[in-house]
Amino acid sequence: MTYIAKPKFHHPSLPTNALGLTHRDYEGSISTLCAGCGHDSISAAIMQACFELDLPPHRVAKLSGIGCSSKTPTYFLGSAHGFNSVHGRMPSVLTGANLANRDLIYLGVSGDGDTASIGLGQFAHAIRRGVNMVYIVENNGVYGLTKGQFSATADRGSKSKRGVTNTDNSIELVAIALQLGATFVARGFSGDKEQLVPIIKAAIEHQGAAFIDCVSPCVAFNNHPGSTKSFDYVREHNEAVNRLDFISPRAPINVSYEPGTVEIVEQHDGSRLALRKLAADYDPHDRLGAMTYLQERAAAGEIVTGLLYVDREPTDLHAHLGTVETPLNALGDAELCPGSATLAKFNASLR
Ligand SMILES: Cc1ncc(C[n+]2csc(CCOP(=O)(O)OP(=O)(O)O)c2C)c(N)n1
Ligand code: SF4
Ligand SMILES: [Mg+2]
Repeated sequence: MTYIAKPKFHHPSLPTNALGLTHRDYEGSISTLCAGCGHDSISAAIMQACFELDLPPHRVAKLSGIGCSSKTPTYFLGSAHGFNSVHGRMPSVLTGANLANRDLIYLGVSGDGDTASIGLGQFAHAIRRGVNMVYIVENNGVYGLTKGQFSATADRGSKSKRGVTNTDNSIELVAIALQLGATFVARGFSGDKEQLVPIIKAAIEHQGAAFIDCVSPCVAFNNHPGSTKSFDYVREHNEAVNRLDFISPRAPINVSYEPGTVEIVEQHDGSRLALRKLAADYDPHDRLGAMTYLQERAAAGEIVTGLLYVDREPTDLHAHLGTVETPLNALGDAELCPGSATLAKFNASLR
């Protein structure tokens, strides 16, 4: 139960990161999700990524909408800032918070219902504006919280637990994110933490709109034969285009690769992404090529995962608007009230 606090004590020899924190310091309340739910694995990957990046939890703002997926921020980073908003409204709340204080790391957690149905417009505008955030959709193809209705990401022809066939076309969120200009687009699978943790780390370090579609099976309502979001189906149809190693700015590149098999992508903060190609013809810097590739492979029944697109020179909403560097709550009287001479000059510039 979420109101039962986890005991704080831990084994004295638990590994610590550069901040002297253990994994336990990145946990939240006890999860109330169904045992085996993919969403809990994504929470575990987020905690792992933040631990490995040595992030002080209070520098993170986690925001969500409504759904089992949107409940999960309660279960990780207990000492981060948090806001559980209204169904489908996470993106606008996150955008506002980000504009007010750019110094925090913004993590938006949503579901396929929360993002692809009621929140589709909100999602689209946050991505198109280039809000500096990590936006994760925990995609199970159903409304888990309201007991298993098809969501807008359920594949046409897939079957519900009761055997009903979905006759609607599905919304492909990564394709929309690519079209709307997201500067980092990836797809993961909750059952592959090795792939997911570096993707989350790279997305956190990315200075722009980073979108991660994470297939996350719902064991209660969408894990049966006929579902295209079940553990078995995703494992059988998962085609990773690349494998990512995230290398922090401090760490030397001490992994040895066969020449030509790995591309090193430098990020603005000095961190590097080592991208091991698995699909020879896949270029993660070609937005149009990525869109075509995804459609072709989807038509062949594959679920393409990995880092699908990354812009080497991302920009974000603050850069587009030319906002002040200082968080609004840290602005002093002089900046907030620059005086009547400045006001007169400003007014004159508008005449
Ligand atoms: C305005 C509004 N409409 C409908 C609902 C009912 N509702 C709650 S969660 C949900 C869908 C959740 O699905 P998803 O985002 O996929 O999350 P999941 O539970 O599958 O993780 C709906 C329709 C609501 N809470 N608020
Ligand atoms: S209903 Fe589905 S999505 Fe919700 S907690 Fe249970 S398994 Fe997870
Ligand atoms: Mg869902």
